Amino acid sequence: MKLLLLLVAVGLCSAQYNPNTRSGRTSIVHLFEWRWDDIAAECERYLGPNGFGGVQISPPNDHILVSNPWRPWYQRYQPISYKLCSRSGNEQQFRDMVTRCNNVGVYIYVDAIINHMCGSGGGSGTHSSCGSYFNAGARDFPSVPFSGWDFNDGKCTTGSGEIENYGDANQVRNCRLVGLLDLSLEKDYVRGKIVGFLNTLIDIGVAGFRFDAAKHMWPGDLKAITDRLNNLNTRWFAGGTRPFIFQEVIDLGGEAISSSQYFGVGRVTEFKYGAKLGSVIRKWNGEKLSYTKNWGEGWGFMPNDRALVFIDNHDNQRGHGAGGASILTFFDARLYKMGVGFMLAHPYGFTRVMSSYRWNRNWVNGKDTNDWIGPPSNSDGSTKSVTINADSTCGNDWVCEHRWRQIKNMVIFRNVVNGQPFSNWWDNGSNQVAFGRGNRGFIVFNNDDWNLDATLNTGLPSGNYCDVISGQKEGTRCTGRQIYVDGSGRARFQISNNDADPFAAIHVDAKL
Ligand code: QV4
Ligand code: CA
Repeated sequence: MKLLLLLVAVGLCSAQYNPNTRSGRTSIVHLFEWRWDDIAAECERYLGPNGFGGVQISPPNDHILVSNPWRPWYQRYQPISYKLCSRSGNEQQFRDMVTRCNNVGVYIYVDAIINHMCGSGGGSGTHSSCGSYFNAGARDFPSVPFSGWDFNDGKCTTGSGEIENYGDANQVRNCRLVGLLDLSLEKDYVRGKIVGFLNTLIDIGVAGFRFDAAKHMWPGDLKAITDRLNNLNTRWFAGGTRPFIFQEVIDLGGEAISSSQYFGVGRVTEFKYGAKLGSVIRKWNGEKLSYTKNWGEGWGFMPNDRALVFIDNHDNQRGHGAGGASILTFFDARLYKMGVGFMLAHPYGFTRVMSSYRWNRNWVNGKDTNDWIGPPSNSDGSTKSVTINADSTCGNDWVCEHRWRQIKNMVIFRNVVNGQPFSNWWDNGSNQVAFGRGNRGFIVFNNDDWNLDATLNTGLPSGNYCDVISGQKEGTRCTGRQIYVDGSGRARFQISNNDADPFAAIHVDAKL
């Protein structure tokens, strides 16, 4: 009996909540709109060597080609079939990416669009990334195949057929989200097609899925689908490993649907995290960094072991989805680095780093009219490759936040302090705070408009450390500021409010 209980407990912990990252790797990065060839190269040349655990990729399957506006990024959120040809590459390139990334211990997480197909106004023809014929008006997707029977048109009770009221869970799940043809996921036939798609990906070697628009699907349907998924490919994963599942549910409170309804299926995106931390770091609404002493569940966030956390995502960095104006992005680089640094230092949640491309914002009445612009493209419409400059930044308008020294070094920091408790909190009652992770790492922020000069208990062993924000350890030297920790674990930190990055971080692998 005891053994049985133990087995059940082990089974639960190792299930769909576990990101399946290689041991000692604790974050994933969303390489938004990257081509498969570029991701494969990035796994080998950068992500593997720098301790990244995995990559969330853009949707890999057949999608509509939108002409008005011209080839927006969001066309990939309108599936036409489950064939693996997309703006990022074909099936052979996809397989090559998964194999090469897995071989260097960087795993692939697929953005799975299973709530819907393309928009009801998507027309008919072969304007899809695989060149598949479809007819949106007739609900005909012969390459799956799906037909009228497979959609929720009859079940939705709003006059327009669209979601009109987020206070009504039936509408949110049975009606169309911005016109997207809503699949009837309670049908065994539809479930079977989706399971087939996801299992093909698992067998190729992916480690898990982001379920797009999970709020718009019934948790019971998602449970039925995930229960039918294969274990991960044993070429790279231990026998019996379940796919990691994280669900996109935007729950900022006040709606009919809450994140907790999805905890039985897998982890859930915690959208409060980036919205709140953005307000804190921007010092809006009287927020102060010192209030983050009980950051995490103490702020009303979901349980730590259910949360997928991030500062911004591909929607809210451009005003789509939810989260509001407080969201920090690469456009506010100095504040953004602090936000990402805080997230990666703090033990709460499983962390995802965003990696974007640049576009010209055009604010008109509080909306960016360029929020649709797709990835950097060549004149023939193909996505530009990610070039790497001599200083290791990216060219061709790829921002590559994950390559910013401060962010990359904090990804490493998180790996070094993995499993260590939140410790040695200090604050000045305002916007200067510090905390450690057991005796392995310590971070200090100065978001006040005056200097920080404080001698703090770091918990670290005595010695000279290299601050991995202002620089990093290279061989035996430090390219940034050095911090001396004395025999009692105390160190003096001086951070000017005018520093390029007004924070500092040290950890045991950056000891000189
Ligand atoms: C238009 C009209 C509709 C009309 C329809 C007819 O607006 O009124 O009924 O045509 O066909 C695009 C357009 C949208 C258009 C629609 C269908 O922006 O105007 O409707 O296509 O043609 C992304 C974008 C959407 C985009 C969608 C599909 O953000 O703008 O819609 O892709 O291309 C909620 C959800 C949450 C969601 C978030 C954005 O709860 O789940 O909104 N987030 C996820 C993804 C997101 C994606 C989708 C869901 C849909 O992260 O990127 O939407 O897959 O909060
Ligand atoms: Ca739905």
